[in-house]
Amino acid sequence: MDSLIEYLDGKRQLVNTQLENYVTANTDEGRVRDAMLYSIEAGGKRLRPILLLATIEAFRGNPSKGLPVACALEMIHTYSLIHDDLPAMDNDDVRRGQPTNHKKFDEATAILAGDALLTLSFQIITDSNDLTNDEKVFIVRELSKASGPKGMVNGQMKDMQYENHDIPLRELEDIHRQKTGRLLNFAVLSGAYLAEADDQVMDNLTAMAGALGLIFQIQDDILDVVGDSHAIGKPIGSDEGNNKSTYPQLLGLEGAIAQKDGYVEVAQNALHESGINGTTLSELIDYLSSRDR
Ligand code: GRG
Repeated sequence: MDSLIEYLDGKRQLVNTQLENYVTANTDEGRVRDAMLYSIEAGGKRLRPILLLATIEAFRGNPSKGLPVACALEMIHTYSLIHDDLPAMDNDDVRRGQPTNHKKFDEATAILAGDALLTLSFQIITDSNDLTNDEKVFIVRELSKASGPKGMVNGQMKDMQYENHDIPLRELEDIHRQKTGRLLNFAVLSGAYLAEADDQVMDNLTAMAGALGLIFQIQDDILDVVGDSHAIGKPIGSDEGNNKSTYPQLLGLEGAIAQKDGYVEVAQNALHESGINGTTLSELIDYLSSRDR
């Protein structure tokens, strides 16, 4: 585990430096840049980029192809959090222990900073000297699909529509597969694609990534119930007044943990079946399942 923590720290630093470079190099000085950097530098775990880079490494692919894609992915994740926190959505004042973007700046600036991160993500990919034109088209297409109206955006829409309503477990899982699962899925599949993985391996990795998204979400819900020392500003057992269904609500805490353990087994088996050297990926599955923040 110590070596995994070092691995995560190293990759996080790499991604952080590159993200700041991309934002600074591609924006004018001023309020939008400040608001973009505020959220980019707010201390995210960088799980999605790390997953992407670890997948490329598992296939002994070229890591320089992964970095722009990993940063683009994190920009989209960051935009989604800025917009998710807005009064029209979750109306949160605190994220990662600091004022949310619209609290620090204002609503209009937060909307624009999110828009700017979303659009810059695609520019980063098309500008890259490390990707071929075919790779750029593939990545832009898959990233659009994962984050767009059949992916994260639709998951967010359905999540909001179900607020204050009972929701069957199957529907809850569908929402999470779109809202959070699709970006995690993109991390694994784009990493494998850039490292030229074959179709059989891709099928196994798709299964692994699907389970991984649900592991991530169930653990998020569990942390909300048991409390975590890092989720500063997040009231234990609630989501700032939003009444959204969670796994512990539907299954009880023990049931949620059992459900998560089942998905860990699915993810580990699928990774094993893929036959790749996925030691770090295997450790990441366990890490995501037991993370405390
Ligand atoms: C606004 C289009 C739009 C989408 C928002 C992902 C999302 C959709 C909203 C986030 C709401 C939320 C708290 C979901 C729980 C799971 C989740 C995505 C947590 C945040 O991801 P982490 O833990 O965040 O990777 P850090 O801070 O580490 O980057």
